[in-house]
Amino acid sequence: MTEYKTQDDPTGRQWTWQDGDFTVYRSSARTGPGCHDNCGVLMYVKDGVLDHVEGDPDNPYNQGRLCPRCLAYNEMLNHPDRLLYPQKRARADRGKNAFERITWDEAYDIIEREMGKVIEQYGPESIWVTQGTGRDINGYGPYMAQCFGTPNYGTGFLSGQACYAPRIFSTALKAGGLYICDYSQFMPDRYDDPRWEAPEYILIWGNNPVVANSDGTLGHWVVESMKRGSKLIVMDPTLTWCAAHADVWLQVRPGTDAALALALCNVIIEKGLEDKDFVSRWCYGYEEFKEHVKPNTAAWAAEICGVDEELIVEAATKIGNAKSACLQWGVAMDHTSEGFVTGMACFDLMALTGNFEKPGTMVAANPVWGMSVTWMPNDRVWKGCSTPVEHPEMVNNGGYPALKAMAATSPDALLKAMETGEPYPIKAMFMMQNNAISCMGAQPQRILPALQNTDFNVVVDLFMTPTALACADVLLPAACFSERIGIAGHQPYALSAIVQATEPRGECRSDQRIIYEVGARFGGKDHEPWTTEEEFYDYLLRDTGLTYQSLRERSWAYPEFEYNKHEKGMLRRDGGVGFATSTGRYNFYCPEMAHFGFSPFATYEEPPESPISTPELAAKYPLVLTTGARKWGFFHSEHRQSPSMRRMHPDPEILIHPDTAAEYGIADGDWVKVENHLGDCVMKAHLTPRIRRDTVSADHAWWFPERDPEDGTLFGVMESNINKLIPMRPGKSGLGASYKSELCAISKAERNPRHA
Ligand SMILES: Nc1nc2c(c(=O)[nH]1)N[C@H]1C(S)=C(S)[C@@H](COP(=O)(O)OP(=O)(O)OC[C@H]3O[C@@H](n4cnc5c(=O)[nH]c(N)nc54)[C@H](O)[C@@H]3O)O[C@H]1N2
Ligand SMILES: Nc1nc2c(c(=O)[nH]1)N[C@H]1C(S)=C(S)[C@@H](COP(=O)(O)OP(=O)(O)OC[C@H]3O[C@@H](n4cnc5c(=O)[nH]c(N)nc54)[C@H](O)[C@@H]3O)O[C@H]1N2
Ligand code: SF4
Ligand SMILES: [Mo]
Repeated sequence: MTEYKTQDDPTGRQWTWQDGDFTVYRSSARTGPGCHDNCGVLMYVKDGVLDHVEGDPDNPYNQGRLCPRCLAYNEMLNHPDRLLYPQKRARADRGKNAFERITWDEAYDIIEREMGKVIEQYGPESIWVTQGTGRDINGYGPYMAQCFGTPNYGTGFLSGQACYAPRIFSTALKAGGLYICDYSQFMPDRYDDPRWEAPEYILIWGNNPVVANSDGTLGHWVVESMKRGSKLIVMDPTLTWCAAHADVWLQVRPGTDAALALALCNVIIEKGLEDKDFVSRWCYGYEEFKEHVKPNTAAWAAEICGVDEELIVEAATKIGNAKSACLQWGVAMDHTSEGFVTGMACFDLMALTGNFEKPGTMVAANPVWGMSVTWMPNDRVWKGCSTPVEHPEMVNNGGYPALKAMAATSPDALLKAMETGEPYPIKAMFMMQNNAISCMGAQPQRILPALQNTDFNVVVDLFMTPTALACADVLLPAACFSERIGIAGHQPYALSAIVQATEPRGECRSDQRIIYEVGARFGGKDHEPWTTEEEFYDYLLRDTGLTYQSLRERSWAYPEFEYNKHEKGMLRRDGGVGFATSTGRYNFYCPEMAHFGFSPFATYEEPPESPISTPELAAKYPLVLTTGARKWGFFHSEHRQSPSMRRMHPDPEILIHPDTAAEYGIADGDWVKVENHLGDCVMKAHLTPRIRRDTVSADHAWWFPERDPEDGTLFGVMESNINKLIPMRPGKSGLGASYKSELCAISKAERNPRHA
């Protein structure tokens, strides 16, 4: 067993204690309900019932802070609509509220029988196992797929895998791995650690960290860095809290970020502000890159992005002169069809200015003790476990070059396979944490019939969702985080324990248990020893020197951390200095892109539908449509049933500039029809000068759980569903989609979806 060393001293830490009538449990809030984080919580339990949740002031991750969703956790945990028992429904009754309670054994028997039929008749590749975003199933779901023997595992109907995957894959090619902004999160003493310095500039790019806390970054880390001197440069079509506190706010037209990134590089080079030492010692293809960006002047980008040329020059000068800068980027990068390349262009800016592996810059996000279980599957996790997937060539990647190279699935190609049977049919779905029709999938009007046409579907969720009501044949109830044990820490900073504080409601079971129990009916026979969840987690921790019990005793464990890893031979597998890329350096020139038949340098392309690329379409649908900007109280399609979260945001909204609204005769609070050539939906107008005049920003993931499940509308899921206007159409690499860069028209609507 490898020796493990930690930075933190666990002396005196307790995982449970008595406080008056309350038993207090120290834990990490890690799904469900969903979130990208695992903040430290103290759960106060009285007579076996969770009374309230507080932030854990001792946990370095959140230092006592909680956002409203964890504070209102009880409303989800104890909601009367929670699924409490396994249920089944006849295939002919899909869409009808005609479920019947069954036992877990019967549920597993049905799954074994029906999935078995599909495997026998069509082959295991005809099963698609899906996950949602960033919940802790992501590391375990692949095991489920492995047990069925299918190579088709991934995000359910997320066009272009457009969440983090484009950025992760592009940075792997550019820098040999993922690098994230250093807010001291790798150190248990945080801002007080003498090694750390606050970044001079934080580039908040297509991200709203104080609301979204995305990808394991807490927004308050940005705020804490600002208190210690960090300044902001913000790229966003909307004035966010961060934009309002920025030195420079670049109010870009959605979908044009790559042009802006290239122009920032151009200005820095023209002014001679590049980090000459870093570029000459650690980068590949810099001289050619310099030539490549010559045409990408500030004036050129100003025209494309719709921002002032002087502001681009000002931002570039600030970044070029800064002692340190880092990129706090968001999903808006991925939500344009060439998002794969957009990510590369942003990273080029960081390399050009030498902002890698120093305090307050981009630091490597390698898995904790090699154990990336709860974020990205790592080959060490399932070693020697179950039947390996036998047909990598059966991975349905649609032939998209980047996906093929990574043996990753294409949700777009899988939907096509469901519709056409080509290259082979998809006949069964195993969907965990994935309300595809209401949220994840683009063009739900295609996904709904596709899901209703399969032979067999299993859905595992906390609630009866539109997706479950539409298509589940077996519906399984999942546990919330206080009802189970687990390990949190998908972020590469630390591992921490999820501690059970309450008994599961009804017969709910954790996703992890469901996976190994269903798995045991198929290929997972080698792991009969997993009869308890603790054994399952001990297996996952096997290379770390920890067990679930020992992790729970200390609550969290921070591995050692160092800067300048590229200079110390700590990034490459061969132990050599440099980056873990094909060239050993940061790739301005990217050999893999050339191999795929693409430009080896990041280049700008207009979104496939935009005022510039399709003027004829824009004549009909003149506004740029960005969607899904995150809201405090909702995690995607979740929390619509939580009274205090819903009160903050009762209706689906679209942000419109008052001048634009006036042109269309729309007043604040009016119901608005939003449409384009793919579909339409209704939203409530929220007039605000915070948004560009040529752009509207619509909510995503709306459904109305208060509706009667018998009314035939699947909780009104198609009424305010902005994804009806978004195509299932990835970029050329297979990565990236148009969730934030479509076209639309708006007009006053008569219909209020809540009283339809
Ligand atoms: N509360 C809450 N938190 C969440 C989620 C949630 O649903 N609710 N979802 C989680 C998930 S899966 C993700 S991926 C993250 C995403 O979190 P973020 O990356 O913050 O994503 P968004 O809020 O969608 O968009 C961020 C900002 O991008 C701006 N924007 C829109 N289009 C463009 C564009 O083309 N270019 C630029 N530069 N900016 C643009 C929007 O105005 C918005 O302010 O949040 C995670 N956290
Ligand atoms: N228009 C538009 N669409 C978007 C986006 C956008 O910005 N605009 N963002 C996209 C992005 S970035 C993403 S990542 C996707 C997210 O899409 P998803 O991750 O699929 O999110 P949801 O659709 O909310 O589905 C999650 C389901 O999981 C359930 N759930 C929560 N916790 C648990 C748990 O512990 N166990 C189980 N079994 N179930 C649980 C919830 O009840 C919910 O029904 O949406 C995408 N869709
Ligand atoms: S970000 Fe909010 S919902 Fe997520 S774990 Fe932290 S407090 Fe809970
Ligand atoms: Mo996402």
